[in-house]
Amino acid sequence: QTYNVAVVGATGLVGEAIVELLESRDFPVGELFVLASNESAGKPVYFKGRSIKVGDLADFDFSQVQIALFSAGSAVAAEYAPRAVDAGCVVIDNSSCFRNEPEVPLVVPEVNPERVREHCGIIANPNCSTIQMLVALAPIYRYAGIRRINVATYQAVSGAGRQAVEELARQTALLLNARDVDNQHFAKQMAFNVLPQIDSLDDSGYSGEELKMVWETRKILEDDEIAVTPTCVRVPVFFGHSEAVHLETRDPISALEVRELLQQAPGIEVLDEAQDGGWATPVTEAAGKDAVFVSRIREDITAENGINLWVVSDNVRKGAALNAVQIAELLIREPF
Ligand code: 11C
Repeated sequence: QTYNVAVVGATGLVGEAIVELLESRDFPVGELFVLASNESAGKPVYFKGRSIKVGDLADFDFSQVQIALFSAGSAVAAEYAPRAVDAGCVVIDNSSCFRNEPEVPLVVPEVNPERVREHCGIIANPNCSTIQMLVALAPIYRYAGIRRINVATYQAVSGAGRQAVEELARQTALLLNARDVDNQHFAKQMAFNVLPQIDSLDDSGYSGEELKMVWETRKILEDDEIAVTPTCVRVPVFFGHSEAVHLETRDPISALEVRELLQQAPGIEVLDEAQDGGWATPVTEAAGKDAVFVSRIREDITAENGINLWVVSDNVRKGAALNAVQIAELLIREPF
């Protein structure tokens, strides 16, 4: 059986990765429709050796497809996802538009695959920083419970889209040539710098990105008691988010037990050798790969039941496109 699939936002970084993954994972696509806003309409997208023209989202008839993968931001999702659902299509949406809706499943296939079946037409893909953290933490959560997560992120500019990638590249080239730079996308110079704010700050002093990590973790683990305190930081890396995670578990668990648990868990590659360089980085290990890499597993020398980890993953793949395609793969396992 094959499925007609629409990719909405097909010319963005995540949309491009979705098209590539549908091909490389051999998703049973009948006809592929690649859609974007009017300015991108007519551009070519390559799928299985042929060129497909980007269609204008505004004119698209969603009754032609069974599955629509959206990665075009919240405003587009708010307008077009309900239209797609009304036309009989199941939407997998990468934006934050529907994530907090009680009837919308928020799914990480390695963590809560069973929730896919409860959809009412829309399934939400979590934020990239939440996805990689929970792939790494879910096995520990199930074995020992987790009371508190203190996490600092080191997030690549690709999380903010193509213009952000271009801004880092441009600033880097200009600065290496001793020229001045200006900022259009970021609040301050991004090249050779780190910026401790992703998304806007609210009255609590936390940023939108940080608050997403808090409530998405609670929703996915179905645990309103779990305490999450993130600090989200943008770093001058193109692809691959890193996270320094400090956990307080409910029951004692040793670093050795954590390593053994994670070595057997789906979607995780443990790279944790007790030698210089025996850990994962976004550029050398994670970019372009599917796995969530876990390194520096150790007991916290300052806290009871404390475990520290370093978690790295390709934010465009597992943090967005791959997670969405895996959800689609779960969806077609049974009639939907
Ligand atoms: C970033 N995590 O790195 C963001 C991008 O809610 O899906 C994804 C935002 C989201 O900027």
